[in-house]
Amino acid sequence: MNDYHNRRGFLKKSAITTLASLVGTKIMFAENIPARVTPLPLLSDSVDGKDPEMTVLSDRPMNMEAPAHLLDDPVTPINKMFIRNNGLPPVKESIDRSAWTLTIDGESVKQKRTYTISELKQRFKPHTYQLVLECGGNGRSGYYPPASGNQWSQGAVHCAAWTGIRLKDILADVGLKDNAVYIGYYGKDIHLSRDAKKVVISRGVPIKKALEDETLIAWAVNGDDIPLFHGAPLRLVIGGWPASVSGKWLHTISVRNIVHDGPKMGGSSYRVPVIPVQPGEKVEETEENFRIIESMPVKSLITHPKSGAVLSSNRSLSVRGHAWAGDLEVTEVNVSIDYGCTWQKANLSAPKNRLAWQQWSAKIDFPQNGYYEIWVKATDSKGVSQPMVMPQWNPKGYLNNACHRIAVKVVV
Ligand SMILES: Nc1nc2c(c(=O)[nH]1)N[C@H]1C(S)=C(S)[C@@H](COP(=O)(O)O)O[C@H]1N2
Ligand SMILES: [Mo]
Repeated sequence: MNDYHNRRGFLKKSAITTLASLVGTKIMFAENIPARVTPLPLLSDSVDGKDPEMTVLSDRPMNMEAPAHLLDDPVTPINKMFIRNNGLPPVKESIDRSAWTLTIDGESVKQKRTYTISELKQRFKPHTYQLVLECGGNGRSGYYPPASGNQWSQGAVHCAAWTGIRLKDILADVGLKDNAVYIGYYGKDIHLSRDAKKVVISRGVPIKKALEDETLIAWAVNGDDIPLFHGAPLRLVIGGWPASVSGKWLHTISVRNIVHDGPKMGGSSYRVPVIPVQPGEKVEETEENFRIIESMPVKSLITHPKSGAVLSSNRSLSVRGHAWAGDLEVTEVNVSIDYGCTWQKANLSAPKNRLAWQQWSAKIDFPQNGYYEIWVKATDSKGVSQPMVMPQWNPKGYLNNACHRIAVKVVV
């Protein structure tokens, strides 16, 4: 028995109402439901249209990532975008784009305001930016001892083109008080416990990041309506920071006079120890022991060829991929075929806009037949490069920006 049942084991009226709102329609013959029987979850978690090569880590909540070679496009197509859900998305049929609203509230707004999506579109100028959204736990599977959480390989990252309006334009319309320090988002996803009162995740960023030009309230991705799993119909998108700050199914932004304190802002969630710790060491989850992850570290991917490529006609190979560096730009990318003893500088393009990933390419000549690994390493505008192997271990396994590598066999 759970919260849905009364003492005699029958469904409570309030539970029926809650379940009806979750499935987006009336629960028929609810009065006939036998004791201790809960309606089967009609909370559809199937994802339409994703590339069959995507790797599903879990399906409830849905978490899936792209193998590196699927991420070859400069602008990630929707069917190759990773999905990271902490709860269950709202039921598709319950989402009405024309009735959906965004409320701006909190201690630090002059007056609370609510806008419909069409009001947002009419009142504010739309902008499109390509933004890197990378899960803070991307690369977690590379930590040893293993850190708890989804064992992401390298594919919990995408750089899509998001269209929406600037959060700063809406906040200017609402009016901020001088004491505004942070924003926090609220989305309409459903807690795994199915308790409608529980908030799945509510994170945010300091007001300075919130007011950047590229921080958008978006309704479209790659020119289409945002699909259900990526936050339909409205989503906050903030490039360069852990993607957990980009709230999906967005209905409210609160402007706070304190560091936002929603679920997954404290403890070891999206936070790392302030002082380096031994791999595997327990760290007491106090406020002082951890800091909130902000800009993501410099990183790169080899997206072509696919690992395992065999060269049979000649010993030269064109390789390419992307590099990104949180709030910073990537200034140099290097590749190595000898485990980092020597490096070859790659060609590197400028980002399409701030916070977009950059494309790199290189032509590699192999000295003789054999098995090789190609490693890639990016350097950011502050001169910081990726570590070749595991960076600073942390309890939740965030921020693994170790070099990406692929295998190549030359059999000319
Ligand atoms: N409402 C809501 N927003 C959310 C999440 C969530 O579970 N609920 N997950 C966050 C996390 S941890 C990540 S990494 C990104 C993933 O975005 P994507 O699924 O569109 O790739 O969404 C973020 N926004
Ligand atoms: Mo994430």
